[in-house]
This record gives sequence, structure tokens and C-alpha cells, in this order.
Amino acid sequence: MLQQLESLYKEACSAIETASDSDALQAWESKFIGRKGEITSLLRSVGQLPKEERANFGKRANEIKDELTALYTEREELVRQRELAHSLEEGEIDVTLPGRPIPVGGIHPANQTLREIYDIWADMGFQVFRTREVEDDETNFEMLNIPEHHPARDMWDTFHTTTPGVILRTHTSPGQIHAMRHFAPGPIRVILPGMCYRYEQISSRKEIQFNQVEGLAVGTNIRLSDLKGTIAAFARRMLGENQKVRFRGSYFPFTEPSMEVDVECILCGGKGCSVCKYTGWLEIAGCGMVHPTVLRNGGYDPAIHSGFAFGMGPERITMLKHDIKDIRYFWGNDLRFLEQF
Ligand code: FA5
Repeated sequence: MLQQLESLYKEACSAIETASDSDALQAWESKFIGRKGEITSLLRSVGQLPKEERANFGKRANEIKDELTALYTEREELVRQRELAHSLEEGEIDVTLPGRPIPVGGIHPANQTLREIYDIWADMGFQVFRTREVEDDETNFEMLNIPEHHPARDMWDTFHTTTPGVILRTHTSPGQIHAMRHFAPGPIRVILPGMCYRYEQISSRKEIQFNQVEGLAVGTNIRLSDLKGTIAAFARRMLGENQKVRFRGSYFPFTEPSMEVDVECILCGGKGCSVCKYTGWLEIAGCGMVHPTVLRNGGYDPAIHSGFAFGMGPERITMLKHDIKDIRYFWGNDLRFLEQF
């Protein structure tokens, strides 16, 4: 058995030299000095030897086990160092590699149009005045001369909240009341941009959420001709120097008189095409002179003050400019659409 022990010892000493990674070292440990290892089992069978040989064998076997354990610890450290060096080498930063491109976002097409609109109105002295998207029924309708049960409410299908009287604004016109109450009795020149919400049947021209840009001018001696001239100047800046504009009589409870603004179709030049439904004209806004009741609700005396207001849809204007056939693309978040702008 002593001979067997010595030859195992030799075998273990040479085998450990070839254990070059932690898996191989683990296998070596189980084979020789682990709980079920060959040296360990020899040590356990010491009882089978004649009594006089036992002490000698036990001493030598323990010596060998201690030596092999020391060898193992030494080798383990070496392997660990090697593996660490290797992994550091693998993860090394190669400063000569080209950098990874950082994806750069773009400005949403609706926001691009909004910014253009702000610029044009700013040049005409109109400042941006922001008001809330969650409105009360009173400001969204009643203050604008649309009492409860008035048939005109059918023009604005409404999202109601669980709080009675609190709704999502259906248009930016309630901003007129906020702006007037803020500035009264002083003069006003503001635009009120922002999201509006309507309980619509979604179609290629109608979304349940969309931007509007409201405009409001209040002062003394503001006349219908001021409204027409200002809107026509806006259309020329927005759509081209030779852009023709037409005003068509219409109805809104908060303006009197009320009109729709049409521009000559920018796609067919007024000849008639599918976009303008072969009329040669495209509607871009509603407008009118601020109704005396609304002026009064805003804190102005209609005997002294007058004003004009308009409301336009930037998504519809963007659709016209870029020949976009469906409004649903705007909020569909499809990069193939958005990346074109
Ligand atoms: C109004 O909302 C009035 N408040 C506009 C106004 C303001 C008139 C001030 C007079 C004085 P109208 O419902 O037509 O009007 O909407 C105005 C514009 O918003 C439309 O021309 C259109 O461009 C846009 N719009 C309306 N509904 C939708 C919708 N469902 N989806 C996308 N755009 C819409």
C-alpha cells in the first residue's frame, strides 16, 4: 500500500502541472485529495494494514496529503491570476475602434409646423399663451356662448372625466377666456397652441387628439378687415408668397360674424384634385370677430373693445404641405413615417 501511495503521489505531482484552468484543477482535486479522492481513500483504509506498519504509513500518507494540498493552493492561485489576466486582455478597450453612432431624434412633423406657426405670428406681435388641456365645461362651452343643451355642442363631441363638469378641452378657444381674464382691460395679441381632444370617429382626416393654434387679438378699433389682412399675411408666409386666400361665411357661437378660411389648393394650384375634392380650395381655419358676450365674459366692454379670433389645425396644414393622406400617421409612432421629416 505504501508503494501504491508513492506512485499515486508521483502521478498527482505530474498531473497538477497540466491543470491549466480551474475546471482541470477541480478535477485534479476530486481525483486525488477530495473527499472521495484516491489518497483520501488510501488514508481511510489504513486499518487494513498490519499494526506495525500503520504508524509509518499514516505518517507518510498525511505528509503526502499536506504536500499535495499545498501544491493545490499554489496552483489555484496561479490559475486564478492567469484567468484574470486573460479576461482583462479580452475586455481591453481598443481606442482605435470607430465609435458607435448615437441615434439622434428628430423634431416631430407636427412640432415643426407648430414652430413655423409660432415664428410667423411672433413676427406679427403675437406671443404664445399656454392654457390647460383639462378644462371645465363652463370655460370650454358656457363662457363661449354655448349653453348646456345648445345644439352647437354637437360640433364638439366631448371626453368627460369622472369629476362632473371637468372635461378634456375640445378646442383651444377656452384659452380666449383665460387670456382675456389675464390681460383685461389691456390689449391682447396672443396665440394659444396645444392639444385638443374629441370623441371622434377616427378617420383619415379626424383624430381623437390633435393640435390647434388659436389666435386672439383684442383692443380698440379692431375690425374684420384686420382679421382678413392678418390671416392672409399668415397664409402667404406659411404657404407661399402668391398664396390665394378665401373667406367663407360660417357659424361659431363665440364669434360674430364667423368665417372659414380657405386657401387655394397648394397641390393642384386651384385646378381641382382629389385632395381638395375638385373644388380648388382647402380649409385651414375657422375665425371671426369675438362675440360681445365672450368679450364681456373675459372682462371687456364690447362698447369699447373689439377683437378677432381664429383657430387652425397644424396637422391638417402639415398634411397639405407634404401631401400626407392620413392624419393617423401623426400619432402612430411609426419611425418610417417620422424619419421622413
Ligand atoms: C373650432 O374648434 C373653433 N374653436 C375654431 C375657432 C376659433 C373659430 C376661434 C372661430 C374663432 P373646428 O371644429 O372647425 O373649430 O376646428 C378647427 C380646426 O381644428 C379644424 O380646421 C381642423 O384643422 C382642426 N380639427 C378639428 N377637429 C379635428 C380632428 N378631429 N382631427 C384633427 N384636426 C381637427
